Amino acid sequence: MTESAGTVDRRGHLLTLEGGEGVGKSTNLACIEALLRAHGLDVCVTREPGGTPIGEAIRGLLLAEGPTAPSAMAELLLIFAARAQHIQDVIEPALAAGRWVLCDRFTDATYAYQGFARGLSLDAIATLELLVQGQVRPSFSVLLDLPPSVGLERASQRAALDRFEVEGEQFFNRVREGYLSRTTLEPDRWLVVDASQSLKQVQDQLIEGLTPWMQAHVDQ
Ligand code: Z5A
Repeated sequence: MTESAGTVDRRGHLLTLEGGEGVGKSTNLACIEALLRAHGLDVCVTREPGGTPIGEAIRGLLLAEGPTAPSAMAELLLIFAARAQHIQDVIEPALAAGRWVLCDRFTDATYAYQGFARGLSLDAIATLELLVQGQVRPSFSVLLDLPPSVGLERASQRAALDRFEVEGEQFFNRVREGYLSRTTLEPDRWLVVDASQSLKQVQDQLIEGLTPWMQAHVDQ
């Protein structure tokens, strides 16, 4: 990659990690980050909702249980408000500098949670996606797929549940359906991993699935 006057001639890539409740995103994010770094990539790890001071404040509003809970539409708009700030302050500068961005959830989560699970219009989400993101889209996405009954059992071990985690199995069945439908729309973008396997099996599949894609894109 050549560099001149603070700019690079090659943009980085946006990779996203997705999945429903209790699939092991946090556990596996570190594995993916280590894989990217082992290939010499300059990685920016971030998350949604969040990633900026404004985004983290919005995350607090979204996850808090209680009387201040937003309506479904307010939730959608808050998520895209956080995303707008995140793209401007973190994602776009990193991509423009040739860095690879590894983001814990992105817009596929909005289609799955606000679209499929909350029942908001997928067309409205697509309109906001274009307005807020312009051309910014993930180059590659990993879906950790797990039956919600298993994921909810894993998540129940947590000390306190947030406003999404208290939703029932039907909600997370719709989330899963939403994610799987996203993978069929753009199969080449997705690596789907069966997250009901042992952690070692999951991570072996992550490495096996990501490595060829990564190697093919390091110099592109
Ligand atoms: N949200 C939204 O609605 N719309 C949007 O557009 C966006 C987000 C971007 C917060 O996100 C909420 O935001 C999210 C949707 C909404 N709510 N939900 N659900 P988050 O990313 O913070 O959500 P999270 O699901 O809580 O993520 P997490 O902290 O990464 O949890 P996790 O996937 O369950 O991961 P974990 O903590 O690594 O694993 C859970 C447990 O399972 C843990 O004890 C592990 O040790 C265990 N584990 C992990 N893998 C295995 C295997 N293979 N076997 C056995 N046990 C395992």
